[in-house]
Amino acid sequence: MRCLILIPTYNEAATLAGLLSTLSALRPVVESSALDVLIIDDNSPDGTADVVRAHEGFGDWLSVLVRTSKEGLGSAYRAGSSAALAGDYDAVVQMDADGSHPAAEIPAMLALLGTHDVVLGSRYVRGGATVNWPLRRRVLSWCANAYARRMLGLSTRDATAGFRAWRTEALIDAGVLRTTSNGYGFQIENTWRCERLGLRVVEHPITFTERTAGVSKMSPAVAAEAAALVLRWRIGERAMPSPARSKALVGPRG
Ligand SMILES: Nc1nc2c(ncn2[C@@H]2O[C@H](COP(=O)(O)OP(=O)(O)O)[C@@H](O)[C@H]2O)c(=O)[nH]1
Ligand SMILES: [Mg+2]
Repeated sequence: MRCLILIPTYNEAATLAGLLSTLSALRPVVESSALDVLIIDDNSPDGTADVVRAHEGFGDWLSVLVRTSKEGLGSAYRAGSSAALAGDYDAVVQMDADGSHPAAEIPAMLALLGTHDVVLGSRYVRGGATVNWPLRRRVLSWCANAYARRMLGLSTRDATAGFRAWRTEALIDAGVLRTTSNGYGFQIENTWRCERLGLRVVEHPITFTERTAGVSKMSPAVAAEAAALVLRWRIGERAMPSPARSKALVGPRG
């Protein structure tokens, strides 16, 4: 299996080198014919892209796609997903750059792709946890999950999970390149699409550890975008008879 790890970055120079070392050490132990890493950087003023270019893996298993300006997490993942499709990878992993997502779980998540289309690194199933997350972030996450699950009738416990492994065909089937969220609503949008389209989704427990360097890009504007989109998707679904819903999500093929 050829796997590409997609990591969106904006001002992550303080955290990225540590994650790249961890991934470099993981590569030989993963049963995969390729475990490559693509950083999608939005022209970070702190020189994040230079950290990538200075890494010994650069030009081999590590590459960087530098965009002209900050366009959001969802937009970065769409660009990375296009690169994965063009590069003929069998699987894609999505993860944050700040060390919050335990890279050590990647082999187990890739193994689960043998029987599933999408594996969510989940904080909210038995065995999952969050560490050092401030109360306000725990409350925000709890509210975002409760709201998305209720509004869209989702059964996924961690609908906003940012650590995911996908079979590449599932990225196409779920219409990830057709998603419209630019910010963190991207994760909810994909959970919703996967459930509606009947993809085989499994939640794998992970421990999410709050970053120890750099700053979060979560903002009230990002949260508001996600909340408004969830409302729009719900209204759109209510206006549509259920057989038409999945067709509308996927759109015309090719
Ligand atoms: N390319 C890109 N990456 C982003 C953008 N916003 C956030 N990220 C990255 O998305 C990941 C998650 O962001 P983070 O600030 O850690 O969010 P939090 O974990 O919810 O506090 C990190 O790797 C960020 O650098 C963006 O606009 N563009
Ligand atoms: Mg983070």
